[in-house]
Amino acid sequence: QDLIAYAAALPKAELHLHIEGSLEPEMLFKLAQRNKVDIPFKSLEEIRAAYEFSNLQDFLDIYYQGMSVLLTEEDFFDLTMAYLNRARADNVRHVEIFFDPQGHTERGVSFDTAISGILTALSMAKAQFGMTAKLIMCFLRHLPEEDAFETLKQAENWLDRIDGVGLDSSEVGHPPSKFEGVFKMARERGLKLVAHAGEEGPPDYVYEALDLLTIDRLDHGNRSLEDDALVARLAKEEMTLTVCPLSNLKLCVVDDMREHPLKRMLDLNLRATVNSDDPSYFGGYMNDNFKAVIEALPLTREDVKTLARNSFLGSFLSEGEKRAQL
Ligand code: ES4
Ligand code: ZN
Repeated sequence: QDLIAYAAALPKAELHLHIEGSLEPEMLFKLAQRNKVDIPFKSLEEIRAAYEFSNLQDFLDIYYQGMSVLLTEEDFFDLTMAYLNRARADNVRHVEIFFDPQGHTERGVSFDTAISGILTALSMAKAQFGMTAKLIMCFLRHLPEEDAFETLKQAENWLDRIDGVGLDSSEVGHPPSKFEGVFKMARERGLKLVAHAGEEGPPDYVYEALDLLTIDRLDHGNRSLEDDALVARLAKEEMTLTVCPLSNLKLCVVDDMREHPLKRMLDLNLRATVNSDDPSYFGGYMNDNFKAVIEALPLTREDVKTLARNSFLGSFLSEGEKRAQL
């Protein structure tokens, strides 16, 4: 109880957050009405009932459907502002936000519309409450690499306001190797590189993300623990893992929170962090994720402190900015 309050009060950074996954049912309804978009739900209860998933793909189907209400720059602004205010309430001081441009361009919503709304909210949060932010655009791995190249091209005019690229969506069958070329181009543009790997996919996918994509940070990484040599390497390279406990439970990556690998990761000296992934769909924001792992795992006060500290160490803030936060 005491430890939960301690975790809640600590300053933290969020490093794994899909902004489209912060679309709360209330906002979904509001935007559906505002934009006159038909959604297959009549009530908040019906929406919540649909949020039962047995794997990643189950979730992704609902997640892409939810996005259909995001049409205008104002929609992306409202969505992002709501998340930033909510994160602030959990003492999140710095955020590194993912967005999925292809989830919008494939519906006829332009790259510029989406990113403009998001960036306006990020500037406003900086001005209003001093929250700092980085923006990471993700490539949808179930689509061809050619489409990712096209997305990078659409980002060309915005590269001074985009900090990195990531890789998300359906993992199994879409290994990191499929995106080696576009990650190389992103690296040449000076962008940071991250990728989802080892969420549902095997340790081999984590090796590919390290060796072929040359990632700066690993999203999820849970299944790395199946390979001792990989664990040793991740520890030695001080690779940050953006772990998402409630997401892992909701998507059945773990059957029970008491079996969550977070404590083992820390004991193996991995630089693990706690994040909310898609908070509207998975049942909670930053502090809800801390509460869930503190209740289920034998985490110590030192562990909790390490997790918060890791969130800044693993961020893409400058060394000076990190020092100011630690
Ligand atoms: C995602 Cl949890 C997760 N995994 C892969 N892709 C995603 N997109 C949004 N959330
Ligand atoms: Zn994710």
